[in-house]
Amino acid sequence: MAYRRILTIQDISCVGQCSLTVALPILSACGHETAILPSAVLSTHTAGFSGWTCRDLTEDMPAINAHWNKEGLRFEAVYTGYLGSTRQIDYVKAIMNSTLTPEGLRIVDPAMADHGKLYPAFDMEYVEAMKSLCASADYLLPNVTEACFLTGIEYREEYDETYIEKLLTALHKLGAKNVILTGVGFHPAQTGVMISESGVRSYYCHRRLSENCHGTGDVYASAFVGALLKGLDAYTAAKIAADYTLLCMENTRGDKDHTYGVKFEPMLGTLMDMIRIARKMAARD
Ligand code: PXL
Repeated sequence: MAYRRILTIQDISCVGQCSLTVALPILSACGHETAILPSAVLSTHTAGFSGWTCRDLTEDMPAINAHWNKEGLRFEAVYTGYLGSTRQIDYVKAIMNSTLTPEGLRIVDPAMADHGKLYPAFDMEYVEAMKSLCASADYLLPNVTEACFLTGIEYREEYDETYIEKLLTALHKLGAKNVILTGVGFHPAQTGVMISESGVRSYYCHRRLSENCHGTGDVYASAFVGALLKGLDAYTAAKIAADYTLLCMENTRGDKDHTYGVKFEPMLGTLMDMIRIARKMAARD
């Protein structure tokens, strides 16, 4: 019944509805066993808060990996998000190499930038290191800003299909097998996801809400991973994740006290329903 053991490596932002506080509940609700490796512990996320604390957990990673190897622990997927340091990326690659099952998936969300800018904690050295992790990805989930940093292509707010095609080609050239490029919109009222599976493109387009919400990239990536590992194809998983993220944003808009993240929890039942229905339909094909 598609019960997978997934390892997700990203930070714990104690408050802020992002990273592990989003990935763990979403993957668990999807019905997967979820192991976690915190890359860092922050008091809050770094977008929209100031004065946050951060404890980088890079130093703990080799010993954790050694213990898992001693115990013979294996994962059917490793899904990475916001990482704690440049040096940590080498450890993450080693963990993937030693803990993934032979068919195990490397799923990389290069969570490091948005709206044309790197997040405050990162620099170009981090981008270079992240490129090497993305090169090994079975599924890479960048937004347009991250795709630009990874490929060296100039960031644009407005673009056409040729520009998106250029980004996808460059991401495959980097080494990523399948790319799920998020936040791709060709008209002001719309946004969507471009899915490139071993070079074959498909596009899912939906309404764009005017608000910019924090943490939606993490909600999206977690829902995508949850749905994909339920055995759905990448397009269906990408579509479900987009519909779910939009629902979470709609559920949050207008709440002035809730600007740091989205209220994704009340929508988990709908995510489960969407996955269940899609699985039933796929079984009929
Ligand atoms: O949602 C991405 C994210 C994750 N973790 C931390 C962040 C951010 C975005 O700013 O600051 C700590």
